[in-house]
Amino acid sequence: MTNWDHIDEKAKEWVKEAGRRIKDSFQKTLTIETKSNRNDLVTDIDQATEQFFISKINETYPEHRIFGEEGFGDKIEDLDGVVWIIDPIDGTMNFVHQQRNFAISIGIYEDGVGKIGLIYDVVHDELYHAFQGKGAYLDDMQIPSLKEASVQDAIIGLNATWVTENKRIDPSLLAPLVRDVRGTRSYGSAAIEMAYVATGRIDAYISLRLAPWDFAGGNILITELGGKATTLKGEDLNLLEQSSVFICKPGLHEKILRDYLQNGSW
Ligand code: 2AM
Ligand code: CA
Repeated sequence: MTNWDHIDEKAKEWVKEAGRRIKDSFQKTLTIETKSNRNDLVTDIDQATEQFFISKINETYPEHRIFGEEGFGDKIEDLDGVVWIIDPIDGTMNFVHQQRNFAISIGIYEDGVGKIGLIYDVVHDELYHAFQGKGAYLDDMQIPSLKEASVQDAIIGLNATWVTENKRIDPSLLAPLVRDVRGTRSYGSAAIEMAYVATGRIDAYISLRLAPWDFAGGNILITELGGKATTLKGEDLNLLEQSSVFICKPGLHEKILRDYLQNGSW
């Protein structure tokens, strides 16, 4: 039988060690490359961090599989068994430009069910973690369950990309929501924005396109707190595909879906 307490302990230990290595790298010159476009960045530290996790996991849990952004893990086409979904640095643009506002994000799933979610804000040394059925924590402090909120009082995490000319949606579709909420914010790391929804600093987070490693950890954290983690159509997130993402407090999720998102072709 899978010893989840042991996995939880090891995952936390490795995330902290990886964070220390990333902080040490601030002294060195980064090697920066681009991936799908000139703003899609990857550094040698993203790659080294993913490889660090892979060697630790392979050594300790050879039967587990790994789905990592940088592609050093396994070729994952299903979620059978234990699968670690890893983004070694979520918010690489922030990492490169600001040396802050980035996170290590990990979701550990068993047969597709989220068991352990970890989001480590490296520079603030804040670890958001959830264990299915045992609550969610910021370091040692338990995070209270998410409560309902009204649209008028809500702050929403949303990148300005989605309300200006872009190739995914008509930029006018989200404008009514932006107009009606109290405010919008953009932190540049999906994992950090999901951790901020978890802790009530923002009430919702919307993105038109994220990959599984961007939301695998946050999905577990938000679900454990009674929040909603879906696509913009309100469907469950698929951990094997890119999709739109709508992370939200309960109640507010239904209201926004009904009043603002129903007519979009996301
Ligand atoms: P990353 O830094 O790991 O690439 C930025 O608004 C957020 O979107 C970050 O979480 C970033 O993750 C993610 N992101 C950036 N480019 C992306 C892409 N091409 N596909 C999916 N997610 C992306
Ligand atoms: Ca990344």
